[in-house]
Amino acid sequence: MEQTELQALLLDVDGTLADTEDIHRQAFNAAFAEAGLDWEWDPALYGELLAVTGGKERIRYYLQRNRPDFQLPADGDGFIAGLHASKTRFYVDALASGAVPLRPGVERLLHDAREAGLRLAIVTTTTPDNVTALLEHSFSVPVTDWFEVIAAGGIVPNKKPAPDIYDYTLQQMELSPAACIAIEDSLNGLLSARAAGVDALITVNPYTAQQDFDGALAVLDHLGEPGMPCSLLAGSCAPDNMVDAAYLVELHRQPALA
Ligand code: XBP
Ligand code: MG
Repeated sequence: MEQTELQALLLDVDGTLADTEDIHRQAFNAAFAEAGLDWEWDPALYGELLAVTGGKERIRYYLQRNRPDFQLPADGDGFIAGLHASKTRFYVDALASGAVPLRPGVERLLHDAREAGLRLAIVTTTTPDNVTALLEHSFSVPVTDWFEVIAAGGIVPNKKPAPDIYDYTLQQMELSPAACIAIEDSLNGLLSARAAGVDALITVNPYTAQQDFDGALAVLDHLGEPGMPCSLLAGSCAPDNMVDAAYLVELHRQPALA
């Protein structure tokens, strides 16, 4: 069968561009405290709650799982939305104060991908304001215009692991899934990409390192920088110290891991 040429790179945000999940966790806790709630999500609990993507969905999941006796007010959706809006404010403020560096190799790879003519998009479940804050405060140059599509949050009915956000992005870019590679950090992200027919490279982080990434093209610890080589954790296609556009083209020709 003829191989479709790689044309686009679809990037997850949380855990992939930057290790943001712990900032999210602290922002949830700050919002709970501000609302006078005694809920406290420690890293171990947060790791379990990450099974559900989306902050509002995660709060609801926590209530069902850990606080079955908590009486939601009559307007339960409004209550959760209010808590989540407060969480978003704390999160955006933390990013604006320069709290979050990019993961190794992210900015380097984006420069290289652009030079190689690859099209770029963001594909995330996180709230759009969070993406804006990361793009504005964590990169050394303005990058917002580099992304043809920034697909984020509740613009689709179902968040990852559903394929909706990838389907939406492909439709906007008028691209076939076979012409793309996703970069993700989590099983939910991998499942979402695969369900839309997009193969994925995984870079793990502390919250996702133990997950099972069958069906990925390769699993790495990070994208690599000069002086900080990346390591292949699963798969047969090893980058030469760093992930660059040439490696992605080569990886795109490989079959996914069984
Ligand atoms: C990220 C998420 C998000 C963030 C919180 O998943 O699950 O819910 O943790 O963001 P992915 P919001 O990296 O797979 O897109 O609170 O703004 O939803
Ligand atoms: Mg992620």
